[in-house]
Amino acid sequence: MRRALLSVSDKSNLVDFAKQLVALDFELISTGGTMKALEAAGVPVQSVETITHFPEMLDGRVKTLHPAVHGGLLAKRDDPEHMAMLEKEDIKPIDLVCVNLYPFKATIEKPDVTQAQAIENIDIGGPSMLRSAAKNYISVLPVVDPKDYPGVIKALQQQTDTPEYRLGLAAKVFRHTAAYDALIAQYFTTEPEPEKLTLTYEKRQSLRYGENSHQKAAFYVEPLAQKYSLANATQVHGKELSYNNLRDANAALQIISDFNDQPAVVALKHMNPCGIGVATQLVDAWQKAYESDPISIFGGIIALNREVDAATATEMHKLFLEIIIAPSFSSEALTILEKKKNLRLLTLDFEGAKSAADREITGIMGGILIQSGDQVTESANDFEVVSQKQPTPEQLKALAFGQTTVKHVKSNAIVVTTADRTLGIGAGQQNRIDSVKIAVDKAKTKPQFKDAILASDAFFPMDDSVEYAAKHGISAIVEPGGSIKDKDSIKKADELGVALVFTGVRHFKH
Ligand code: 93A
Repeated sequence: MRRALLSVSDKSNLVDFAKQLVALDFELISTGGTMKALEAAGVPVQSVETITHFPEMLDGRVKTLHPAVHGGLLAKRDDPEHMAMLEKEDIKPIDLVCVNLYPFKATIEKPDVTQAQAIENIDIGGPSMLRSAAKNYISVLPVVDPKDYPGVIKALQQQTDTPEYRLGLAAKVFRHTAAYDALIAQYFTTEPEPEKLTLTYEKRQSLRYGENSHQKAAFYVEPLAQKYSLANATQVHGKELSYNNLRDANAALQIISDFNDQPAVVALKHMNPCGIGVATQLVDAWQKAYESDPISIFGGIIALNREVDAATATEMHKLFLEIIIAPSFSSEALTILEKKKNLRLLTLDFEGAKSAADREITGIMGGILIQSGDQVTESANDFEVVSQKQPTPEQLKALAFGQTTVKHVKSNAIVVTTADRTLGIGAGQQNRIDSVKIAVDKAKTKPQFKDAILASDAFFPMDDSVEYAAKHGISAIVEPGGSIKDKDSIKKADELGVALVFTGVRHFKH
C-alpha cells in the first residue's frame, strides 16, 4: 500500500484531495491540525506519532523531524542497501508528500507583528519534508501547491506521473522553499549590501511581448511591494498593460508623487514627462500639462493625483491616450472615459507616495546594480544665489517647480517652466546645450514664456547654456553648480542680467 504524508497550514481543498488519495489506495499520515481536519471529514488517517513513536514536542516545533519520516522519504528504492536499512529500522517508504508552509509572509505583513510571532511562523519541518521528497522525486511525489491537487490525482489515476512530471513538481518545491527562505532572510537582514542578495518575486502576469513584439516579457512583483506601486494598482478598464505601459506608468507615478500638495497632472511619453501642471482645480492642472506639449501628449500616459472628475475626463476624452492613472474616478468620469474601449484606467492609493523606491535595481549583462532611489527634492531654502541679480519671490517658486521637474527628466535634462507648469522639456540629449535649445525653443512660443525660468539636472560645463537661455528671454536659472567653469556661467549671467541659483545637488537620470 502506498503512503502519503499530509501536513498543511492552508487546508483549502485538503479533504477532497485526501479522499481521492484514499480512493487510490493510499494510506494517509498526518500532523495534528491536518489530521483533525481529515478526521472531522471522516477520512481515515493515522497520526505521524504512530510512525515516529515520538510525540509532537516543543509546541509543535518538532513534529516530523524524525528518521522515520525522512528515511521513508529519502531512501533510494532501487538501492538494496537503502531498502535493507529501512527494513531493519522498521521504516516504511513514503510515496507522496503534501505540505504547505506556515504563513510567514502573511504574518510579517500584519501591522505590529513582533519578531517572536514571525519566528514562530518560520516553518522548519515542512520545507525539510518538501526538500527530501523533491530530492527523491524519482520515487516520491512532492506536492506544495493546492492548485496542483487535481493534476496530481489525475496523473496518479492515469499513471502519467512520469519522471518528467515529478521533476516539474520537484522544481516547483525548490522554487517555493527558496522563495520562502529568501523572505525570511530579507526579514532578518539589516545591512544594505549583504554578501548574498536574496531577491524573490512572484509572477503577476505574462506580457504579450517586451519592448518590441519579438521580445518575450513578464511582470513580477515583490512579495511585499510598497503600497504606492504598480504592484498594488487596480486596472478598472481597458486593454491589458504592456511592458512599455508598465515602465511609463511607473515613471509617471514617480513624478507625480513630488507634486502631491496640490492637484497635479503629469503627461508622459517614453519615460519622460512632456507636460506637468498644478492648479487649484484638477481640470486646470490638466490644461497646463496638455498645453506644455500638445503634440507629444498624443498616445501619452497621464497621472493625476486627485479623483478624476467629469470636467477633467471630458477634456482628456478628446485625445488619444494610452493610460490614465489616478487615486479614483468619479462615476461620471468613468462613464465618459470608458467609451474608449482600449484606454487603460488604473486606480491606486496615493497614500505614502514616493518619487522613487527605497531600492532601485537595474540589470546589466552579467549582473545587476542596486542603489537607493532619488527621493531628494529641493525648495527655495536650498538655493544659493550666485549672480548679482536676485530672483524675485515668484521666480523662486518657479525655480523650485523647475528643479522638482528636471529631476524626473532623462539626462541631459533641461526644463523651462513657470511656478505651475512646464513650458518646454529637453530630454536625453548627449550634450547639455542641445537640451537647452530644445527646451527653450519649445517654450518660446507660449504666452507664459515671459515669466519662465530654466532648470538643469547637472552643472553647465561652460557658459553657452546660460548665454542661449538668457539671449532667448529666460530670466532665472537653477542648476547644481560644481563645474570648474562655474565662474564663466556666473559671469555670463551677470553680463546678461539673469538670476543664477545653485542647489549643490545633482539629479542625473540616465
Ligand atoms: O514547527 S515545524 O517547523 N516542525 C515540524 O516538525 C513540522 N512538521 C510539519 N512545522 C512543521 N510542519 C508544518 O506544520 C507543516 O509545514 C504545515 O505547515 C504545518 C501543519 O501543521 P498541522 O497539521 O498541525 O496544522
